[in-house]
Amino acid sequence: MKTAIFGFSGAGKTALSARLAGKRVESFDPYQPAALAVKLADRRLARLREIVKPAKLTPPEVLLLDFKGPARAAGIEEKVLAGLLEADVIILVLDGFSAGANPAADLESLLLEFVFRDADRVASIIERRRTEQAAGRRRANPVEDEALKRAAEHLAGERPLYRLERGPADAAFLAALGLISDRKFFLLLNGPSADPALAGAAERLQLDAFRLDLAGDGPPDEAVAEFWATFLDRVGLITFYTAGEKETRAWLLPRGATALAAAGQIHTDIARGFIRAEVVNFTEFDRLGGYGACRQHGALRLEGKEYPVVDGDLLHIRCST
Ligand SMILES: Nc1nc2c(ncn2[C@@H]2O[C@H](COP(=O)(O)OP(=O)(O)O)[C@@H](O)[C@H]2O)c(=O)[nH]1
Ligand SMILES: [Mg+2]
Repeated sequence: MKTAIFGFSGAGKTALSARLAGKRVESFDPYQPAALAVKLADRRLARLREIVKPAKLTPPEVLLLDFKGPARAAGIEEKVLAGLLEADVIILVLDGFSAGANPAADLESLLLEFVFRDADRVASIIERRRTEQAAGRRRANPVEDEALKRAAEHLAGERPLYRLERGPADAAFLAALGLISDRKFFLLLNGPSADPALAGAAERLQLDAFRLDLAGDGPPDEAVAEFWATFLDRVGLITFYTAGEKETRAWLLPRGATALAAAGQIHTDIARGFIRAEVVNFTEFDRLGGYGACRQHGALRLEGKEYPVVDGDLLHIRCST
């Protein structure tokens, strides 16, 4: 999963990325974010190591992309926007530590910039489709035309698109347009204390906010672990495991995704040859103490492709390849 770190220059993006990733990576290309592969601490994986004693242990991983941020007076360059659009989630880092910091105002202006960019894009998409339709090169599509009209009106009210309600018919169409204010956002306040104005703005905008303080020795490991746990939860990611003696590994998966999707994460060949998934949840696996005991007690369930994976499931995919 790709997670972008964005915010105004000097908000502490690079400093926070280093703390969240446990290592420092800098990029000197203004358009190329620094990429930090973050190995997340996972207490269930630590326990699986004791039970399974695998040769290799692979923690869940998140890719953090630390972007160069614009100065407050400057706009966001097109190439930076294009890069941001490649991320699944955008963490907006807000300065809450410097003299005169106003994280709520920074949040409003970042989102407004995104809204303006999207309004321009939607207007030009509408215009292009109208021209094509008038010239007989495109047929009218009431669902798409209506979705674009609603998006334009929503943006004109200076509201980010992620708050636009949509039905199943137009959701896929809108998602495919790649609009920046339609992304998933998560707020990260960089500062020593909570900010009531920011809390108010976050609530109004229906965004989750977290705070970390980099002052002194910086946040303790527990605070960083709590950040990641909250982040995964709010972003809608669960963890599943494959527990083998060669390799025991934790994987991230969107909540509600199927066993087939999980198999596809492991390997496309495993998804292609999918027959059944043997499933046991970590709690049960831990209680019984391993696969041998799970078999003896009939604790392994056989599930099909459509099984919705549950947080903490151990999966063993039986496949025909
Ligand atoms: N006192 C203090 N300084 C910070 C904090 N976060 C970042 N800084 C400093 O602010 C400057 C800009 O931070 P940086 O991470 O490079 O910001 P970026 O432009 O958003 O990547 C650096 O000198 C940091 O050491 C903080 O929480 N407290
Ligand atoms: Mg930076």
